[in-house]
Amino acid sequence: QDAVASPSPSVSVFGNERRWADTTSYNTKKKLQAWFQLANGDWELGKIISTSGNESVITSDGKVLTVKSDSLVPANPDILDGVEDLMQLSYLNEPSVLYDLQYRYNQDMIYTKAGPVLVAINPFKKVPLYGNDFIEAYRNKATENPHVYAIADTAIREMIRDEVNQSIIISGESGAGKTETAKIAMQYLAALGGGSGIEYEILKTNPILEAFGNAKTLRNDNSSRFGKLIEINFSETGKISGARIQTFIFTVEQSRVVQCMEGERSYHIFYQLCAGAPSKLRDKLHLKSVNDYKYLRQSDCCSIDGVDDAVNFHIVKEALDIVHVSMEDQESVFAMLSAVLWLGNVSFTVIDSENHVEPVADECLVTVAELIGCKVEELKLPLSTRKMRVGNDTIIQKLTLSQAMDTRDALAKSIYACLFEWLVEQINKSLAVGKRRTGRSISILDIYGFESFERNSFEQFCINYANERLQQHFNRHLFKLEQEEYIQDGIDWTKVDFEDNQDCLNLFEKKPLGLLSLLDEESTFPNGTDLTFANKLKQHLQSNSCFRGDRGKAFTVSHYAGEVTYDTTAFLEKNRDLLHMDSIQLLSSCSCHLPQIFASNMLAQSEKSVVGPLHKAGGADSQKLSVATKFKGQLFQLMKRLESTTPHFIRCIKPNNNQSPRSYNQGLVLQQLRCCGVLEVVRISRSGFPTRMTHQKFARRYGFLLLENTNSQDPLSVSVAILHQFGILPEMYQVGYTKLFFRTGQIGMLEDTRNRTLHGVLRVQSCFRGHQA
Ligand code: AOV
Ligand code: MG
Repeated sequence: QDAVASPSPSVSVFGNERRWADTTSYNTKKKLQAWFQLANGDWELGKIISTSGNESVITSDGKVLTVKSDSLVPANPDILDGVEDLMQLSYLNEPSVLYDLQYRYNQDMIYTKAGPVLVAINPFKKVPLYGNDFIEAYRNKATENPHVYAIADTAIREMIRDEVNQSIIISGESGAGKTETAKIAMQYLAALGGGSGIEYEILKTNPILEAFGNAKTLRNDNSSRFGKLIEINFSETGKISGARIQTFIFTVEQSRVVQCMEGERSYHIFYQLCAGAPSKLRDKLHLKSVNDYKYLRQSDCCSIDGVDDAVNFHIVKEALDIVHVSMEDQESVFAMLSAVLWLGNVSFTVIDSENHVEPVADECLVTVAELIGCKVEELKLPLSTRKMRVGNDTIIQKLTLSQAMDTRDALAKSIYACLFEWLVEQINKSLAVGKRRTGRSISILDIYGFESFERNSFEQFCINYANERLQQHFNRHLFKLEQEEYIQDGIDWTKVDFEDNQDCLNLFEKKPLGLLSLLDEESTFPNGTDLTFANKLKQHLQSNSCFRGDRGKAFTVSHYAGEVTYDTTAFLEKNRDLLHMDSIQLLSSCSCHLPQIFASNMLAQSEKSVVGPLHKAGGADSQKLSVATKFKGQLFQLMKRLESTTPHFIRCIKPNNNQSPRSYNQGLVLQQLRCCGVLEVVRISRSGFPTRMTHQKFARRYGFLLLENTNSQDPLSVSVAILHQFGILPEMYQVGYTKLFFRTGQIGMLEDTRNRTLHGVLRVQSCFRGHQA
């Protein structure tokens, strides 16, 4: 069982592997510091007193303990406490990495480098690291502390220097701080590239997107329910000239509009509108309070601690003004929101002995009709009947209660999704670069990280698939970087092997026998069910080593970050994304302009269809792309864009599950480090030559350990003499033009000797001084 990000880590995650433990050059020497594991899985530091057989006696915190020698993991010398780049650690292993991050975190140094990757640990409180003084310091290179600003700064410089577009790829699990980090990066870009005023507009897109696309979940009070790529364009002189926002996978979370878990909320904007709309607007839109709406009150959670929805409504309105959404359009947007809320209150009454229903023509139905601009009778029709084509005839089928409610909810979800898309389009129009596109840009990607819960459904399936693609991008990029450095320094480097995740991607993408193809195929079959889908997977995919069919409706995928078991319940339904033609026709016949636009966008999409008739009877329903296919299309588009950029990676880490400051849960952090590939970077580097030191520095640092004087003072000769004296095996190092390259652990051994020698010398000196006195 590999480690995956389940919400609460289990101890078993720890004991499973020593993959990262670095014991190559380490034997349990006396007096050395080492990590040992407590029963709860946490690591603690101890000092080895003695070793006999396979047991060691250690002291830790005043206690004396006996532990298995091979369970000890070497700790780094104290001088390496809190190093700002994990690559500087002599011993690279999980406890050392965890300790380093924690050491820094405790001092509000939430940023640490892992080679080329920036690790950011969510402080869950204000930390004094931002603002103009800091921006200036990074702009002037007055500080080298790892920071989002430093990443943004490098991106700008490389964009200008290499004339290559850049990307900042931010990942991490829910609540880890991706969206905040993206905003911090935008701040820096706006400060350095500002001047035209457009940067102000760009920053104002954040409150809008968060109002319409974020919601309170159990994990994060401000959880983004969509993925976002914002491309910021620059002129030749490095000034911001415009921007473009692309959103991803929003469709996955439409369901939140009509239903959400207890303790969670729907999208912020609904609560903001109800709380903050001025009375004139309230009257016009027939707005009531949150508790009057079924969609909003069902989760028993209307407010968020420390958040004032009414105040935020005004912030959003102001932001809409700034990105040039006209008053008229704003009012139309709010009318759509009100229509969605009222739709949720529409109820049904049984009209015949076969339990067919019809919506009750009460205030709710009347209000919806008014808000979208149609007659009550026109609205009643798609909520109670469905046109179907059978051969050449069209028949009208009456709906049962559950069918009618599904249709109503589908209409509400579609209106909201279309509204979101439309709004993004308006913002993009406002931010559009003039005709003089220079093609230079920095894109910031804020997208969900790998997810694995007790129960994993279609949403996790899509998200993890996307992460699998991003991971491949990450691996390939890092390898390229490694290779380039070796080649530059002229060292002999036979390709280090790294685990590509191509097999897993094939499992998803292969046609016709891959997870996505089989899902689409089963979604079009009239008699397809979640069970037949699961069986089909088992029948066709057993041979892929990343796949395992489980009992019943479940299957397991071996992702790069661990195994995840998916439950196929509702997979087909979620993939079909049904909105019946009748509903689309209704919207297109409305007198208000937004519903008309929504309808024509939906029709345009269905024309691009490749998946066959998606509804059981086929025919009259729109032939829309399946959700998974649309998702894959977006993902490919995203990857294509990213591949033409120089990427910079930021991995956000959530230190605890309570959104609380000053609490660092080792198990939780470790799982995320594994999932977001930070330890993979470490592993990749371990298989190469991660420790680098110039000839000069090496000679200076260890030259005094030489027993025989070398004739030459040349740093390279001194270095080689040191290597020989210490018997460092030829396969453990490489001599480059300017630097020495070492495999992990080699320097640690030299460093230990150096320290012992230095301490010995110091002791001798102080004894000597004592005598003199
Ligand atoms: P996410 O984007 O990664 O989650 P957020 O960026 O929304 O996570 O961060 C969650 C919360 O953590 C924020 O609302 C802040 O309270 C706090 N936080 C994050 N970064 C910082 C920081 N640098 N300084 C201070 N507080 C911070 V999700 O969107 O749920 O995946 O879907
Ligand atoms: Mg977010």
